[in-house]
Amino acid sequence: MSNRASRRKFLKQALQGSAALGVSAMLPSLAACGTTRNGNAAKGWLALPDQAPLPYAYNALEPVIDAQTMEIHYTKHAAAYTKNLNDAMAAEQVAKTTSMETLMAGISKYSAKMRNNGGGHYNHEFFWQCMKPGGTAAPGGALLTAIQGQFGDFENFRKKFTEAAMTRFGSGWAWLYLDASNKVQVGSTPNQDNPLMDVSTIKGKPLLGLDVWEHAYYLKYQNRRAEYIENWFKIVNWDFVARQL
Ligand code: MN3
Repeated sequence: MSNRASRRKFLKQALQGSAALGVSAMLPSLAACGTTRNGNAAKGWLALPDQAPLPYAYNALEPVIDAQTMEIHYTKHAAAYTKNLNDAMAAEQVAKTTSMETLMAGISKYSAKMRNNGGGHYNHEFFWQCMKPGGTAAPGGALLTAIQGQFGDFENFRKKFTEAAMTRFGSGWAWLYLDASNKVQVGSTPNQDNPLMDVSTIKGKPLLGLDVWEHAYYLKYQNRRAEYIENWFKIVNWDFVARQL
């Protein structure tokens, strides 16, 4: 088969795959954004025990993240973390009203299932908000001041964040977070751990998170994690990041 014919076949299969999923590129409801059932209400984006609607269409982050990756990531991977978290909370008798921050802060008391899926739920809900179609202008105000104070300038922060994301071996997350002394820091966590967890080697309040699991980028970037990270900076929602500070 020629390259062109094989590409046509691939595209056809991809389109059929999307059609089979039925909801490709449909805009999820925006109406439910900001509704929460518990102490996370102040955040306006965390809707434990359910996934909040994605705040944009599956194809809205193209060409940086393709629609198929977004759809599978949100409806399969992230949905499974949420479901399994709910199962673990029921099995280990954690009240549905428990805030994610409280759960994460005491995660060492629970099972590996709770840790993996609690982190998975929180991290993905956070990650969707960290992105916006077209991105927003580079940070300004207090966030920029904090970044400059710690890293010298934005470009150096970006370099450090990229290093953290690149050197995380296997699956995990890169973070910009606020440490206990109110300084912004860059680091990474393995698997679905995050800086809110009492078991984490980096601790603090997440400001920006990047999923570097292969499921987040493999369809478009294959093994090219560096290219994924570089492009991802084009869609960061710095307004959201600034609001976490
Ligand atoms: Mn993921």
